[in-house]
Amino acid sequence: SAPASRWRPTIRARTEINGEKYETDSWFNVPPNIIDKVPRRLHLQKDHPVYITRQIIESVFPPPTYKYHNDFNPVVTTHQNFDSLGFPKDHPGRAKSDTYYVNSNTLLRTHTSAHQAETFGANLSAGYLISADVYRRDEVDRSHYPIFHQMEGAHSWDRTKVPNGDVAAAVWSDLEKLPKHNIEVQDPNPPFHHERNPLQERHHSAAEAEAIAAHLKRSLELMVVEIFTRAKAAAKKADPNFVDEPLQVRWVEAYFPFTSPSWELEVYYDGDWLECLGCGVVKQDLYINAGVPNQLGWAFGIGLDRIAMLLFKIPDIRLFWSQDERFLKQFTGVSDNLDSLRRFTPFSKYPGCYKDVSFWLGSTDFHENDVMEIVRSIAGDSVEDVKLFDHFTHPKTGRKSLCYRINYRSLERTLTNAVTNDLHSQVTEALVEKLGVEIR
Ligand code: FA5
Ligand code: MG
Repeated sequence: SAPASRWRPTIRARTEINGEKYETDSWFNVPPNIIDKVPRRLHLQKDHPVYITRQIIESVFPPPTYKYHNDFNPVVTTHQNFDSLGFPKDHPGRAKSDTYYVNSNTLLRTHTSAHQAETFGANLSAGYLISADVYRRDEVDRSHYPIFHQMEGAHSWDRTKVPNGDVAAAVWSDLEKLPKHNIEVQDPNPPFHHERNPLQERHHSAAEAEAIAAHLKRSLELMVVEIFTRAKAAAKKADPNFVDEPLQVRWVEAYFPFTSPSWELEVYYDGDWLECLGCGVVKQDLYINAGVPNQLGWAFGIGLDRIAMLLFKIPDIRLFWSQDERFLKQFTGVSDNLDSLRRFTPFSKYPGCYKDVSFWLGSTDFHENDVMEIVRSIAGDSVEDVKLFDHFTHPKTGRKSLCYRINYRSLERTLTNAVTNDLHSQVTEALVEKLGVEIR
């Protein structure tokens, strides 16, 4: 028999993301199909709808007031993504079931806010825009994908640099210089819950917070006007009968651990109120911890993919990842001439095929996102959606069973019966092996 070695090398597991090596541990939960897509960076791919959407928003926040950062590494620390922003230790967003971890203190950012602290600290400009790919373990359907793109924006004023130290006056004067718009704003000042969203009275006056909120709201309303004017122009080119309803927006109170007060902006478009972004007055702790305690201001975060879907009328979020020329060719030249923006013309929809899987839960913790991820890691972009279809608790044993319906459909080809059956049996086996469930 082989002699027992006295010297044992410590074997550390590693992974490589974007050409960088990282040590992994028991927290590692990033599947290969996600790691493979990290280098894609759709927000930097010229003529891609996500890139074009970024350009349209950037046009509303011009340099030199706003500096653009489009190149931050998606691998960040738990400190950057959560602690620096004041997320409590037990916040559900930190769970492994919701977030992709490289190791216990390194993860794929779940939002662009992960870069707020460092960008405030670098203090390169009054305002900034950060565009980036973000990662969340989430459900599977036509509007959710585990990788999407966000844009973060902020604008700060420095007490020691404004005339007479009067921030409120400086902000109102900057607001005067912004263009006006004539859209209908419902609830411009929704009442807010004073415990969830207190005014930061220890750090600034109510008048200062009011001025900052007014500047924030006008800036974001102007952004919405720019986006939706372009969306309507594209809609009219495609359909001369498109009913051009006047644009309506409304402000809704929201909660984020790093802003107070906080809001969401909703837009009424094509028959629905649509949540576009979250925003608020930056919590002073962020500025203090970033070493710029004399600054104060606002921040927002918007999802680029959903805006792109609406601008181009793209019916399925998976299409953004397509490398099919029938998709990409339709946007050629738009980056250089935004007025040439047209709606997407869908190519024929291939037949889908749904299959159900029913199982009894095992003894370990069950998270639906794990089902979603097993399906994604096996069937990739050949699955359109996964829905909980039925559930049942045995009256005597109390055992619980779930039934999921998986809708297999490729955007690029017809899936044969043999291919679908093979995918489905791999999914079934993986559910048993990875989640310890028992197939019914
Ligand atoms: C955030 O991510 C905050 N960081 C936003 C923020 C920034 C607030 C700065 C205050 C100050 P939220 O999780 O709600 O918030 O996401 C922000 C936007 O991203 C949403 O309004 C939506 O447009 C988009 N978004 C969120 N989840 C998804 C998803 N699964 N797929 C596509 N877009 C999404
Ligand atoms: Mg939200």
